Amino acid sequence: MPRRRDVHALDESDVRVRPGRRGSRPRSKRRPAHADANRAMVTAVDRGRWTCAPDSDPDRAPVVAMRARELGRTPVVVGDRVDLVGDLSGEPDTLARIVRVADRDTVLRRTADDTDPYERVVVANAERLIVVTALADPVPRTGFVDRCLVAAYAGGLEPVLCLTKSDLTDPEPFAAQYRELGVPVVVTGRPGDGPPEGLDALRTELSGRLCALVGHSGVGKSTLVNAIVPAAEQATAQVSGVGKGRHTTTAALAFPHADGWVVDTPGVRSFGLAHVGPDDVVAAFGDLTAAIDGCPRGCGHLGPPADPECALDDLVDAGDLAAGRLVALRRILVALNQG
Ligand SMILES: Nc1nc2c(ncn2[C@@H]2O[C@H](COP(=O)(O)OP(=O)(O)OP(=O)(O)O)[C@@H](O)[C@H]2O)c(=O)[nH]1
Ligand SMILES: [Mg+2]
Ligand SMILES: [Zn+2]
Repeated sequence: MPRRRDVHALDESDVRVRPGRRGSRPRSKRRPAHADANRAMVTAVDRGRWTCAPDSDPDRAPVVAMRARELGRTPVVVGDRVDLVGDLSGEPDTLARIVRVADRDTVLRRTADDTDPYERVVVANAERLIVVTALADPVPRTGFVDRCLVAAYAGGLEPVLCLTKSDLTDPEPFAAQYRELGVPVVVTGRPGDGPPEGLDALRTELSGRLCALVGHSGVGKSTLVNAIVPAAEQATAQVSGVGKGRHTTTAALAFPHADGWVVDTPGVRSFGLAHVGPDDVVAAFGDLTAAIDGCPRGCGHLGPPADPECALDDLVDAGDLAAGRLVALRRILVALNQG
């Protein structure tokens, strides 16, 4: 096991914040207690037990851990970077302790619905959100996709749209609606019973990162995960007669693949966004953040008639923002309001 430097030997000047290496260390100073802690990533959570993959050696057995008492009820979710102490052998019936949770780079949050103030973090530190939508069976809904995009923008994740079941219908009309926003679109489909086609494009989007798949039940998330990570052996199930999935996957699980990590998540009916406001969405389009300083207080950025003085319209008039991009952005804002 590689040993960390002995922190007792360090003086104050050695304790640095490292802004260039986001997420590699917690921002708090390392305390002498648990100086021998080992960094790991949470890959599964089940009834008060966290499965963690040690950083030191990805091929090592996963470690099952409990949350140290000093952490209280601090939420610890899949993707969290944690420090572990205790028995890290990964042998059956051993239990390590999570003693620290690092600051998160990104958070994918959702609420049960828009009026529910209780939000939960679905996945921490995912760099990309793969919004998985079937082109048919179940029928795609732009409102749902738009809300997933909002959650991605608000949580600091880069969204990618993955359209599945292209063997059932033409992907183009649906895909076209998202190109204007600059969201990458990948298309997969399965002729016959084999693995889906179009996986190379998906692999490219997944490469070198932690990525989370989200979408309605039955769209084919677990089918994709199994194709990318054969060892995952995630259960999949037929869509029911009424065109709805069966909620086959019941918990978020992270799997290592040749070039990164992918998180399968349970299907969701809706994506509650009680925690997100219009400014959060606009802020995700970095170049527009400064422009909305010119908006009146409480501007919803929807343009006339709701927000006749929205500064984003001035930007279009001045030729600094493509009209099509503003239309696409506003469709997202409408999705945020509609629930
Ligand atoms: N025709 C077709 N069927 C597919 C494709 N991908 C997946 N399916 C089928 O769709 C059904 C649902 O797939 P799953 O992978 O279980 O869907 P899921 O998104 O993981 O569903 P939950 O775990 O319930 O959220 C299964 O019967 C799959 O075989 C595809 O590209 N084309
Ligand atoms: Mg599934
Ligand atoms: Zn505005």
